[in-house]
Amino acid sequence: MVMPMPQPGPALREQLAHDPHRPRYHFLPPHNWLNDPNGVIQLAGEYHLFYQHNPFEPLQRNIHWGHAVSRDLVHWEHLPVALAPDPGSPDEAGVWSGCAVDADGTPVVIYTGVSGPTRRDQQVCVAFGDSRLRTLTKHLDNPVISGGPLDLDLVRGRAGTVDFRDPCVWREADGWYLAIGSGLAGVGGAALVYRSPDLLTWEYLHPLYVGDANRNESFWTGTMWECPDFIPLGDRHVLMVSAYDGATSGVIHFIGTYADHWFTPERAAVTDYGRWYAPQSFVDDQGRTIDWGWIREQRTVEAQAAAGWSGAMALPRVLSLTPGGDLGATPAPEYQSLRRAHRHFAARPLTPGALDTLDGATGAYLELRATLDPGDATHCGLLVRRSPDGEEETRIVYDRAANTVTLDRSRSTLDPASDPVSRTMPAALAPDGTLRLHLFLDASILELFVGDHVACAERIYPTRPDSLTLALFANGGKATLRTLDLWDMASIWEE
Ligand code: DQQ
Repeated sequence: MVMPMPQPGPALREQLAHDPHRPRYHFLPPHNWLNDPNGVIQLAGEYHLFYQHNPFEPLQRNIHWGHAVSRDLVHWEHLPVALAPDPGSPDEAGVWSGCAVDADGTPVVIYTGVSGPTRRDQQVCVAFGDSRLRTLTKHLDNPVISGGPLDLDLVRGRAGTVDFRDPCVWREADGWYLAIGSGLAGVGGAALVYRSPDLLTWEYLHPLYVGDANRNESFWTGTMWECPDFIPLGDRHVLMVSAYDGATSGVIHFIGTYADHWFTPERAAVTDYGRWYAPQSFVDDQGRTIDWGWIREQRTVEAQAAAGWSGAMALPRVLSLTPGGDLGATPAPEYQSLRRAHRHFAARPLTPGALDTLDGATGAYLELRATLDPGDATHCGLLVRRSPDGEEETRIVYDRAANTVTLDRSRSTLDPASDPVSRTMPAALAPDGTLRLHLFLDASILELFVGDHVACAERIYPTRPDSLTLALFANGGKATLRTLDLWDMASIWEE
C-alpha cells in the first residue's frame, strides 16, 4: 500500500518558510525527521534518493524510508513514503538503512529490519521495485539473513542485541556480495562479507576488514561500524565506515586493494571532520562515484521538536583519488546551476590585525571560493555569519605552526544550548603553498572543503538576524588574498 508523504499543515508551513536555520539548497523532507541516505541509485536517467525518515515527528524513532527523485541531482520531487514498518514482521520496529541494486532490470533494495522483544534485533530484508522504482514490495520470506554469524563474538548495543546492520551490496562475476556493519567484541568495528547467487540466499564468508578500537593515534575507528560502503575507485577500493560506540562518532575510510574477497588497506583517513554521517555512494551514468551523507543537527532534541524538522543531506560529493593518493571529494558540479549574483574580489594584501569586510558582502545562502597566500602570518582566514560587532561569528582559521585549519564554532551562536565544539583538520595546502577554501553556507549548514581532500560539514545556529557579514583576517604577519568568488545561491525548491 502506498503511504502518501505527510505534509506540514498551514501553520507549520509558515513557520518552516521563515525558519532562519532551515536550509534552502540542501535536500530535506517537507518536515519531520531525516537521517541516513539509503538506496541511492540512478535508473533510467532518474536519480533516486531514499532516506531514513520519521514522517510523523522530528525525532529519531519510528523509522521509514522516505523517497525523492531528481533528473538533475539538484531539484527534487518528494514521492510517497517507500517503506514503512509492518507490524508482526522483521521490520516492525523500524526500516533501517540499506542499499539498492539493479538486478538485470529489477531494482532490489536490501535493508535492515528491526524487531524482537527489545525492538533492536537486526536482520537483513529485501524488497523489490517496479521498473521505475515508484513502489517497493517486500519479499514474503524476510529476513534473508536473520542475524550475524554465531561463531563470531559480535558487539552488542545497549539493549543487549547484536549490532548487525546496514548492508552494502555489489555484484561480481560469480554472484552478489554484501558487506554489513558490525564489530568484534573487544577488538573493533567490522564489515562482514556474505555471498549470494540471487540476493535471497546468503552465505557468510569472513570479515572484509576489522578495525582496532584500542588504537587512538591520529583518529579513533570506533567499536562498531555503521553503514559500511565498499567503493571501487580507480585501481583501488575504499572502505568507508561510520564509526560508532553506542553513539555516532564520525566517518572514516581505508584505501587499499581488494582481491579474492579480502580487502587490504594501505592508508586510512578521516573522511569528514564535522557532523557528516552514514554516507552511501553509487555510480551514475557518467561513471562518477557520487556520495550522499547526512548532516546531523547540533542542537537539543527540544529545539529540533520545536523547529518541526531535523536533519539534511550534504551536497552530493563526487569521489576520486587525488594525485597524492588521498580520497578526494568535491560537490557534484550540478549545484552550480543554483548560482545567482556573483561577486569577484581581486588579489589584495590582508593587513595584520585589521578585518577586510569584502566590500559589504553578506548572506546566509552563499557559495564562496577563496585562495589565500598565508605569507608570514601566524594565522589567517575567514569569518562568516558574523554580526557587525563580532558578537556572533564563525571563524575558519589557518594556523601556520600547526599547519591546520580550525572551524571555530565557539562564537557561532548566542544560544547557550548549542554545543560550541570546534573542528580542526589538515590545511592540505596546494603545492604552491596557498590555502584553498571552498565553502557553502545554507542557513544552519556550513560545508567546508579545504584543498583537494579535506571536508567538514557542520551546523551553526546564529541567533542575530544581522549575523550575515563576511570578513578576511591575518594575524602575526602579512597574508594575501589571491582571489575570492562569492555567489548567492538559489533554493532547490523554486521553479
Ligand atoms: N541509522 C540507521 C541504522 C544505521 C544508523 C537507523 C546510522 O541502520 O546504523 O536509522 O546513522
